[in-house]
Amino acid sequence: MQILVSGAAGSIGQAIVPALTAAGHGVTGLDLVETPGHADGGWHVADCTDADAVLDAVAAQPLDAVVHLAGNPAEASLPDSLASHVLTTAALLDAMVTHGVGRLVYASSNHAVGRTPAGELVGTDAAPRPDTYYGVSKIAAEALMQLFADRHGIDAVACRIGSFLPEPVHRRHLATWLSPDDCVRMVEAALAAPAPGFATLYGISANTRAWWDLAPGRALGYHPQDDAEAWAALLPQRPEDDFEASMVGGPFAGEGPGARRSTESASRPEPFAQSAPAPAHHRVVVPAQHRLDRPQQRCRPGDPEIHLLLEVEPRAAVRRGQQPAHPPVEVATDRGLQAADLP
Ligand code: 15L
Repeated sequence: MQILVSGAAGSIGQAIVPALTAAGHGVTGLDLVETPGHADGGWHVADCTDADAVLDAVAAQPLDAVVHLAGNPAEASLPDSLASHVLTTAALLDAMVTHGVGRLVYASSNHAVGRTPAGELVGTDAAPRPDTYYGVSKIAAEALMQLFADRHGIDAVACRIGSFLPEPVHRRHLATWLSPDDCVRMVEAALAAPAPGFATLYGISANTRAWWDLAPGRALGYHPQDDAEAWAALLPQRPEDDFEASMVGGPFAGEGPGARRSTESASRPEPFAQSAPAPAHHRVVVPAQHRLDRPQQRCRPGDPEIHLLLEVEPRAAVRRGQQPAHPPVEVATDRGLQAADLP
């Protein structure tokens, strides 16, 4: 397939673009920033809220599908959220109709139903219950996809992504984690599903403690392989864990009646503990997903480089179900760390 990926330079884009390319697809990137060098089919630097620029990008090469990942992954004002998620989706859908592109795969979010109490598995037929303007905008973007499926016959799959991370970091991720490999499986399934019309699926791994029903995704061909449970013994208890487990949107669901803590206090990171490394652990360095100064805001290209240094049990031991000898330790640094920096 020939595929245009918006938000191709973002964290999900950087996982998806090389994988789709390796699978034999022709991939063109579209982002606010220059290519990080993965797309073989070219790259467009454009703002997806600019409908003319999007039209030009879609017109520039033959396409079979668009994977729409672009958008601010954090809460913002309602106008900004609508621009970031609804106007961008509308611009792409309009351009797809104009140029005969038949399929959209969209990075929607669990926050579309974020104020749903955690407990019973949440299905794709659950009523919209957004926890933020971000979630409202995702629901509205999904409604646009339904409209374009009905009005123009576009196949449009909304993937309500949980927490896309290299590894689970907090206890909420035991339910919400989407591993990079499963994310690739999810996008490939959404691209390949025969005539889905408008469809939604939950973009999480095969987590033992999942809050969302994977059956609709499986019906579309999404068969996740990873399970956050392998990290369960490593994840420290934090004061906000109870709140984050009360509604599926976790820290985003933190304001108003029913919320036990404010968004700010629920999402503020705990102070990072410094500790001498335990020899039984190995250390991994992962890019911070959220800015430490503004935890609701996702790191973007160009932000000061901040990495988290995580000490974890050897994965093999964890997978064998052994208890960790020491709790994991997180160290935040204000400079980029490379694996080679580690002792
Ligand atoms: C999302 O939809 C956000 O884009 C991301 O920043 C995380 O907050 C994620 O959900 C989550 O719920 O963990």
